[in-house]
Amino acid sequence: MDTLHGKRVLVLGLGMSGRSAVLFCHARGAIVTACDERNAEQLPGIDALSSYATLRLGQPFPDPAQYDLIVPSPGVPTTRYANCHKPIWGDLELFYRACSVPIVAITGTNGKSTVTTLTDAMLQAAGMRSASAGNIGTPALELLDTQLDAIVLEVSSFQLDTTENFAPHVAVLLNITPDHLDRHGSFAGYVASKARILKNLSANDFAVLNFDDENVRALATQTRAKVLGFSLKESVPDGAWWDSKCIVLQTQTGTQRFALDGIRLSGLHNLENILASLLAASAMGAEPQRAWNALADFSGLPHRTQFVAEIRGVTFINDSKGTNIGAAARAIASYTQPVVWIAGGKDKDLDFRTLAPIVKAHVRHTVLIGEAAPKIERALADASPMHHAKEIYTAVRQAFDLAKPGDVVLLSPACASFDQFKNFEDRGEQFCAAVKNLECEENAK
Ligand code: UMA
Repeated sequence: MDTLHGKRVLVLGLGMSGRSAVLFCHARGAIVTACDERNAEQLPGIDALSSYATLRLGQPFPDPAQYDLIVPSPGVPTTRYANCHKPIWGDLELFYRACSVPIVAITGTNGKSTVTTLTDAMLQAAGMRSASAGNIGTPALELLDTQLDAIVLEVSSFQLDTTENFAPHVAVLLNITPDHLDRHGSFAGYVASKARILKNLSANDFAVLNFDDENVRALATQTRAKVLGFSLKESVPDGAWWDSKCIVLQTQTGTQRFALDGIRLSGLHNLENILASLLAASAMGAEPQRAWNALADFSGLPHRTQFVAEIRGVTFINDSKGTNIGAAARAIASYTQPVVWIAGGKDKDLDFRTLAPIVKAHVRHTVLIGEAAPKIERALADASPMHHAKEIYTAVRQAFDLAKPGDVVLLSPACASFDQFKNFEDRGEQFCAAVKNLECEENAK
């Protein structure tokens, strides 16, 4: 399909990305039908779209076979439009086809948002006009009319599922551990979705791959792009690594070393994030030393192992973005102190038993919340004493009562938030509010 002009386009889902897709397709002369199974009252501001599309709200999606192009939102399961024998282009594909600026795309189970933000900051520190968008929160299409030298996109497996020609100049794959298995059906299906980021790369493009992750490293042979590996365990020719004293970057122009003095990011997982960002920024043409300067001001993102408070010697950490077992494992293992772990929420068909060795080694007590609590208790009952709390406020109080001075109380739920909260941000904010509340109560004693 060369042009959208006059084409009948069906947009499925009218959240952030669906709305941006409606405006984009309308502006290019398409005849747009825009659907959401929620009704108008549940979709604030939706009336504004009626000048650009025929709206179908609060009813089942129409038969996709009646349209020329289907534009599904990331959250709409592929089963809702599979086998319709029509082009399926999500907002990422629409964006790619219209964009003339080089793209860095970042995917992986964990660390995507941090690497997206840091890579963007590094490009800017090196003097490039850069901006970030995608799964991180701003639909990619909203960046189309901005004058830029580089665009950094966080891309999810859901978004990659609805791409066809999408080919970033630099593709970054951070790690692949089980997540979203309820949507992808199996781990193999999830890996296949993530691997789509490499599918259309040419020999002029770059694939930045985590060589310490066997699922990612195995993909190095499946891309035409130049592979730039990174590792915390070994030196990588044409890549970057941690030699236990500093970060080493080896490119065609030589080897550079970077000391971590004054860097505010902590934890091994953040070393990986730094390696990936530095490689991505230098592959985009940023001078590495100038890019590195961005780290001086970068202290990480909220809801990702974020320090909240210390109350009577107990440190409270908000890792609400830890929505899968890989993220929770990394967060728990990054503390040398005993952890009182707050976990649970909406399960994504994950096998919590894989966490047993880490929980046994690091966790003093587990406080469970949400729908997945019984499943987590069954999986990890031998690994730590289990406690139950109805909601986050009582969970915080209970965790504090169970902790000893010097311990860490860590919210890293290993689950989605949608059973009790609007999203992971809401869960993290409520956790922080509960901690602040506890602090006031303890100070008043
Ligand atoms: N809908 C239906 N029927 C369905 C499913 C959904 O009608 O069967 C409708 C819903 O009623 C709702 C709309 O579709 O109104 C929601 O669409 P959406 O869930 O795709 O949400 P958007 O607002 O478009 O946000 C999406 C991403 N959401 C998801 O992938 C679930 C956002 O990532 C992203 O920031 C945004 O596009 C901009 O690119 C969020 C996310 O949770 C943060 N991502 C997952 C993650 O990080 O784990 C992948």
